[in-house]
Amino acid sequence: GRGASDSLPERATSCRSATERRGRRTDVLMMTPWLAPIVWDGSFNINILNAQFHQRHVRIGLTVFAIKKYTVFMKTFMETAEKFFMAGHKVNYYVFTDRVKEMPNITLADGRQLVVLEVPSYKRWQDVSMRRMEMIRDHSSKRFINEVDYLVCVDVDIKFTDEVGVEILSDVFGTLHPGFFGASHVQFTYERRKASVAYISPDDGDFYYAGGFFGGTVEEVYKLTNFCHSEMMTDKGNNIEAIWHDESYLNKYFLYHKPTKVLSPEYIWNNYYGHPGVIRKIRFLGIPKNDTAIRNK
Ligand code: 2GW
Ligand code: MN
Repeated sequence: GRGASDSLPERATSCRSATERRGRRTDVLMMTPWLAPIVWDGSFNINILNAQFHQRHVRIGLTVFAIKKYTVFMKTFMETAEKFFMAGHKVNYYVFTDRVKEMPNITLADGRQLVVLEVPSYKRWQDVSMRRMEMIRDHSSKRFINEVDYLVCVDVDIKFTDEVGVEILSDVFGTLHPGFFGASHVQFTYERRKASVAYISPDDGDFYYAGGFFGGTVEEVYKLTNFCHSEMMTDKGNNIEAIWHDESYLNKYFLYHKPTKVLSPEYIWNNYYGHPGVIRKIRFLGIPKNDTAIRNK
């Protein structure tokens, strides 16, 4: 008869992809308790995903803020993004800045464009960081909704060091903070003062998400940024500001609106945390800051 045992094992072996041959990930959590994928190197086949997203003619917006002296990060940011961010797809860079003249002049690949959005700066650095939510929200409904399908919202003090592609895209996604992916929820640096609306009880919380890398469809990013900005305004009215600023409100949002995909800390690494074995690829790396020269605290 048809001895399945004769043919199947061999066939199964020969069909394995290169990533699978390197070994399935058994060393890391690959799925959240609400069944959202956690994206680690080796968990996806980029060729299949690229074909799917090309079929949909997907357009991606990358938002970044370069206010005051942080314009110094733009050249490296753009140059490394041209090399590693969504290569082969349609990309709009949305750069929010108060110093339009300091934007680098970089030749972009086909299908990619730079949109410089002039915005006011804020005196306090905490406000510079937090007001990003309001500005992303306002531009989402005014402009982004007509121009792109997904938004990826990131810090500027980083460089791309490896591929960041369509594997990250989903309705709404967050990224595991590199300092806490092995930690228990009681150790997470959520806002712990009940007076703040960003408060999270020590009994709650799934992951600690990084403030510097989130995204989703324009509609979902609108909802996320609208929530975070409104909650910040509530706290401001009560004279309180969450411990980690926008990051605290983002973590509160994700507690009640679970991300549909979670990115591993490969997507927002910092050498401050060394290079543990589970991090096979560092894709997006924080640049060490000279706090006196660049930061105006
Ligand atoms: C920020 C802090 C101190 C002095 C200046 C600034 C600053 C920030 C600035 O002068 N100009 C500026 O454009 N920014 C923007 O805010 C820039 O896009 C930057 O990447 C972002 C966040 O500030 P950053 O990168 O200095 O803060 P980190 O790396 O400590 O960020 C984490 O924590 C923040 C909240 O405290 C945010 O949640 C951020 O997303 C996290 O990565
Ligand atoms: Mn940063």
